[in-house]
Amino acid sequence: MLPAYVPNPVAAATGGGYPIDGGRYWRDGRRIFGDGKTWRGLFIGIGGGLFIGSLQIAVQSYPALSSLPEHTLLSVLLLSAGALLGDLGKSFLKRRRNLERGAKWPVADQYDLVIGASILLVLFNLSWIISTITLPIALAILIITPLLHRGANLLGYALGIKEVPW
Ligand code: CTP
Ligand code: K
Ligand code: MG
Repeated sequence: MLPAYVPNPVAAATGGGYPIDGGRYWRDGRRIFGDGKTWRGLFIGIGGGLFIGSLQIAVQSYPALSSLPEHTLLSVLLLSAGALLGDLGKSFLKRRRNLERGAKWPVADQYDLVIGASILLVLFNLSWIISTITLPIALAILIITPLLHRGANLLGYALGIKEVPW
């Protein structure tokens, strides 16, 4: 899951600048995505996921690691892009619910990356999911993801990277 976990914190640390929605508004009079979703965060975030995934691919043939699920460039790309597209889709829905940038939306905030990555993998690499994501792995992802999310955001807040601790 590292290629899906890395893009969000990398986007938070490096994002900013021109927003993906170009400052435009939806027909409800609110922003399409908001200023928290930028091209820089999207591209550098996905780049961070590709980087960590490439390291995983480079070491996965070592005997000590050979029992771990194997990545391919495609699975790494879909996990990384899916994580931030899920985040983007969540921001779109947040704005439609009249939640300001940075507002809390429990459950969605924690699982957006899992949902985004799952959708892309199901659409474009179903065989990887079937051969890799066993029931114990799926349950582990559901348990670990919100814990990591909480820990990463507390750390980001303490470091001054995030404006709010969620
Ligand atoms: N970020 C970015 N581009 C992205 C995603 C994130 O630049 N595609 C940066 C922004 O600086 C953002 C920060 O990472 O403020 C934290 O991300 P997130 O919590 O997802 O955004 P929020 O500011 O909370 O906005 P939203 O309410 O839309 O989720
Ligand atoms: K996020
Ligand atoms: Mg947020």
